[in-house]
Amino acid sequence: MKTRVLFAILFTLAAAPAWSDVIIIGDNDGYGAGVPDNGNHPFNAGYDGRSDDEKAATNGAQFTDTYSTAHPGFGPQPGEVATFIFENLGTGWTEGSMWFDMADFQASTFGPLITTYNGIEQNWAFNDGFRTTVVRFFDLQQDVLDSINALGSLTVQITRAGSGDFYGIDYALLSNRLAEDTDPNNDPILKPGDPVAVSEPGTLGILVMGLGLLLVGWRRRFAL
Ligand SMILES: [Ca+2]
Ligand SMILES: [Ca+2]
Ligand SMILES: [Ca+2]
Repeated sequence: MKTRVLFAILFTLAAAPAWSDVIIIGDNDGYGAGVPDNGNHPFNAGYDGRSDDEKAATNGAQFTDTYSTAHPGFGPQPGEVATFIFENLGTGWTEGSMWFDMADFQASTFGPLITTYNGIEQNWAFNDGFRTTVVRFFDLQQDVLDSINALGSLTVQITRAGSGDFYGIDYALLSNRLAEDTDPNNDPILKPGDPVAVSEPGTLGILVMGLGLLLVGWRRRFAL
């Protein structure tokens, strides 16, 4: 094999888009009712479509598949705050995205929910309308990435205090790639708490190139 052909292959490998790893809290089961993405849910007050595992969860899965997700006295959740916790994230985050399958957001009618990522406020004033479900994704901004690298975790807090809106969440998903490079239905799914491999494409490329240079040196030395 000619050296330049070898290098061409190595450069191609180094430039290849990396896969995304995703962590999903809750499950992509259509609110426990099989509601298709971007459709309408049939929920009534007090609806609870959670599995036993979801009911017992402490990472935020307990806030999924209910109507409303957090509404004291009118749903299975006693409080007004839903919290999703992604842990063991490491410190090498240079990009990432969050995805939510959300239902029934009516900010202008009932007041917006206040949502933060590691305490950093996000704009969640959505007006999707009664019964409407929407899968939304957000590329993580630099301040959020910095906070993940500082903490090794991402805590999403959705506060209903000050809002009268009923809403639902089917799942919350964190990807270590931009939204355009993430496929929530096909990418490898890690269990919540599993460490995320945040080997950036650059690091992977350097590794591949290093191996290539070693190989070239070895071939020259032994004149293969
Ligand atoms: Ca479920
Ligand atoms: Ca609503
Ligand atoms: Ca679900």
